[in-house]
Amino acid sequence: MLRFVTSNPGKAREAREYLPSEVERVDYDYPEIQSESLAEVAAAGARDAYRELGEPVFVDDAGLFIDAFDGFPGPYSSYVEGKLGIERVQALAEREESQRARFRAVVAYADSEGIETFEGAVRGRIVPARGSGGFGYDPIFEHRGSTFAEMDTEEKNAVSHRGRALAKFGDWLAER
Ligand code: ITT
Ligand code: NA
Repeated sequence: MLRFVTSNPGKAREAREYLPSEVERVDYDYPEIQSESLAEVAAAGARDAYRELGEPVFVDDAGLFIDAFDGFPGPYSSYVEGKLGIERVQALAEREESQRARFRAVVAYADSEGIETFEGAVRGRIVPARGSGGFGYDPIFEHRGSTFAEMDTEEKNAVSHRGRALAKFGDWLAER
């Protein structure tokens, strides 16, 4: 059994569908350090959650990186989603020459041996919102003709930043 420390049920759904072991969501709100690096944020979060809970845990830190904005909102994606909302992010991106963007996710696992991180990324572009699945920025992120919100969990996992990070994590767990 694996413990996933996250406040986000959408992330937990994706991890449950993808990892071979059972995944229990733990809703402990670990303090997020201020950093430009998702890997640093995830590693610090995993370390903190492991210390607090005393059990092996993993966390996932993710963000949307828009090329025309030099990667913004990136590590500030959660704040920007809350303050502006995804429709306004899309409207701003539409005024730029390029709508290219990348989702990135870093899964960090902590146990008594230390911390391991696993990264995944996927390219796409920002489009007017379509679809009702997924969460967060999924309706405005298009990959090969479909937005992530138009995909079911399995389809999204097969190509997504989180799916790729989880696949690496799963391989590492299996080899350990
Ligand atoms: P945690 O408790 O796990 O930290 P969170 O939702 O705060 O949950 P992040 O800080 O990693 O997670 O999320 C950064 C932002 O990026 C937030 O606005 C999410 O909605 C969004 N996001 C993360 N993964 C996403 C995905 O797969 N699809 C769409 N939006 C995503
Ligand atoms: Na977060």
